[in-house]
Amino acid sequence: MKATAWAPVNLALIKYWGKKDKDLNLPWNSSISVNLSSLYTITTVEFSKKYRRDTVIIDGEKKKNEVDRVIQHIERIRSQVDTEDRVKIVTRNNFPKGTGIASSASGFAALTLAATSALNLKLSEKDLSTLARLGSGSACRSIPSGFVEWKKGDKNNSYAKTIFSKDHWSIRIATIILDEQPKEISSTQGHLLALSNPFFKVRLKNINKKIIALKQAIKNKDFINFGKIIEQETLEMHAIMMTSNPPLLYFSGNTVFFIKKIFLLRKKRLPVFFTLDAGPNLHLFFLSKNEKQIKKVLDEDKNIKKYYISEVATGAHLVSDHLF
Ligand code: 2P0
Repeated sequence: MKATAWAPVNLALIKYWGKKDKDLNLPWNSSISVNLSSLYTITTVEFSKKYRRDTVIIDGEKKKNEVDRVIQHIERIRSQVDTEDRVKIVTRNNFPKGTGIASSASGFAALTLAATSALNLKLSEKDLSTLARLGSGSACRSIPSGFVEWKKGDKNNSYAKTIFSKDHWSIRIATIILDEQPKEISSTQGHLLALSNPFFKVRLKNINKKIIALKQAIKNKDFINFGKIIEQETLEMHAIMMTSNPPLLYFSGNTVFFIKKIFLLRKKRLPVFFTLDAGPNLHLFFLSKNEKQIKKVLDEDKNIKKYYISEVATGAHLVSDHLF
């Protein structure tokens, strides 16, 4: 049977950085994210006797590293049913890879839903999230809808669920592409450097308080506190990255330049805040009523190659248009 799934990129507000168990993708801390409506992956999966071997095509290419990771995940799923059928997988991202926009999150969420549906496994959202996590940690957060929390949990209990619906708050997110080079050190490798950093222990000590404060800000739709918390959080994660051994410096010159511009915009009373993941590109948060002003700023900036404006999106779901 054939199935196709859509899954959003999710953007961490409280970051997943550092793994307690690298095989199971168990995090040291819980994390919070929002799903982005304008950045997503679509994946079609078909298991059939007509295929003589497993085939994986990602954005029109068969890249060995990525294909191996996908097939490893398929084996995890295929082992749950009694089948010898080979698989064909075609997957498409609507955004450039290697920009720190987490294609592994939307990718493994879409793959998990499409593959389990193609095999007629009827999994709960919790089980889908748990399974997606084994493919890529952050993928567990692209399964549920809206504002999502991944509770760190333990071996048998680490998955994500919705904490506020997608319609709870009409904030907007602009993902701006400043640089498109693939990163030299993947986040999977970067995670492993965190624990040896003495600042990481300080982070873990304080993070639960920050999680509680962020949830409160989202609940109360307190945009200024929300913005302050997410900026402090992203700078804290990057401080840990930069002081790891070897150091991870994901910022580019353009990143710093644009962060200063955001500070200036706020001085001019335009409420906008940023977060970054493991890459040089920024995600800006603003309220829907300020969208026009933000677009003007982005349209006039010569360093921006491209930008995407998202609303808070639903989670992974099946769609009827197959890719093959
Ligand atoms: C996050 N990142 O919370 C953080 C912020 C990057 C910076 O999760 O090895 O691709 O597949 O479990 O999920 C990137 O890590 O790593 C990530 P794996 P993943 O979104």
